[in-house]
Amino acid sequence: MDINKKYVVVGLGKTGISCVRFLRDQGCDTTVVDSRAQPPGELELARDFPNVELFCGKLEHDVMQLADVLVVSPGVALRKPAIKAQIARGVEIVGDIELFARVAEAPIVAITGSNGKSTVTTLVGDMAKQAGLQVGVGGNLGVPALDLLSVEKPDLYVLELSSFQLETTRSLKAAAATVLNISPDHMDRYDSLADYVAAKMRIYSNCKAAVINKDMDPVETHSNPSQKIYFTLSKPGNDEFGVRDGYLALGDQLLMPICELKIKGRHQIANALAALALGDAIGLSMNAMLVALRAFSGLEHRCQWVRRLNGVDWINDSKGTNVGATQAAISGLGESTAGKIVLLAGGEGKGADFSVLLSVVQKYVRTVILFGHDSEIIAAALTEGCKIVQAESLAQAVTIAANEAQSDDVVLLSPACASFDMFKNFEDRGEQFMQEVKKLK
Ligand code: UMA
Ligand code: ADP
Repeated sequence: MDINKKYVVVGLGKTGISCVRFLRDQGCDTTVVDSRAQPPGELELARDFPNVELFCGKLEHDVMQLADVLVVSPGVALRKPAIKAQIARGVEIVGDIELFARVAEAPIVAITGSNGKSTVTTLVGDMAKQAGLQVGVGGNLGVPALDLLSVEKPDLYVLELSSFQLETTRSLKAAAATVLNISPDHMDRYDSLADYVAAKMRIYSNCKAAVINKDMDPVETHSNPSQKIYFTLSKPGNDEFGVRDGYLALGDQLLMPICELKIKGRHQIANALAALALGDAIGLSMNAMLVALRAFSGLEHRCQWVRRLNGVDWINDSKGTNVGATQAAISGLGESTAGKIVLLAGGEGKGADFSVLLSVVQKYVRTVILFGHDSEIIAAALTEGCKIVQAESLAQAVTIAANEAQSDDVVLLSPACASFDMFKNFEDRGEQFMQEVKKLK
């Protein structure tokens, strides 16, 4: 870190606060700007860093002109005019992961993809702990990366990285890296799917082992890793992870029966295989990895079972925030359900094309109940799929669902949208859903 430079942190959310903490620890001249009138980290900044100046209400502040380095939060698009103007004058742009990569002293496992990131990150973290390693787990999930630097004598970091974080990262040299899968997301932030994919692919730059989804359309990784490890839901080739005779397998070797996994659905099998491939790449013992995998029962708000009432199962998949995730949830549950699915969806659609859901909706869904900002857009895309009902609120959607569902059906909240039009975040949306479901008699 060059402590003679002036740093301006852009955005005072979880990332911004972690960047200020890091930069001040290093003794760097640090200022913060945020376009919000009252950014979420305001009180924490005043309490812990009373000498760090904060400029709010817009991004265009004179202090930006004085910066040598802009530390841009993932929620701030680089194409915002205020940032573009600084790029044009030659300021250096970094993000929290770039800062982290410059100083981290333990190997890094880096995980991105449109869906499954949090699940795989948690799994690899569990596997490493089971193998006896001192490990820091975080990034886009949970603890911001720079806050993981406080882990004492780490053997390993496991990081979930978003496309936004990867856009501002150049120095990452992951010991193992993966792009789990690609389906359209954040189309309000990118000009094209190709731009979104290119941001994700940056994770492979200078990595040692690239873990690659063999079932995904091939994409140019623009990197030359010393090792490539493939995973697939089909029969694996030599040294590949895949599925053989109902088992998770490595080449010819059967590792464990799939029915012993607590996490269910084809997408979760893919996640398990990706985690094994990443762990294998960094030399974790297979035994420890399989113990962790058997014990893992999945994360909250990801196809989480809530209750069974009158023969109907209620499932909370509030983390289904894009069409790819909702598609996986519908087909995963649809295949294993005797009845049909009543789907609750809607929210902030991020410019997605919801017609991708039409085929699974036609196949598995009885009724779609829509709520939130983009409910009309979703309705227009799915009119030919099944019965559609509009709800004023999530609570009303739950009541309607209770009337629509028949015995052996599943009611699934998998919104395919971001939550911020009506809720604090996806956790809040999931909690409110579960509260409403628990009230049903
Ligand atoms: N914002 C402003 N003005 C600003 C800065 C931000 O209006 O000056 C808005 C942004 O448009 C955004 C929101 O504030 O909608 C939050 O942005 P932020 O960068 O301040 O967010 P943080 O609190 O720092 O949280 C970020 C990640 N958020 C985003 O990428 C939007 C968190 O991922 C992540 O957990 C955290 O850093 C720690 O690494 C959340 C997320 O939704 C869960 N990620 C997206 C996803 O998973 O799909 C990428
Ligand atoms: P992310 O961190 O990428 O959002 P999560 O592990 O939190 O991923 O899962 C989010 C949602 O995405 C889940 O609720 C599930 O419906 C879906 N999902 C999880 N893994 C996959 C996968 N491998 N492929 C497609 N969808 C998935």
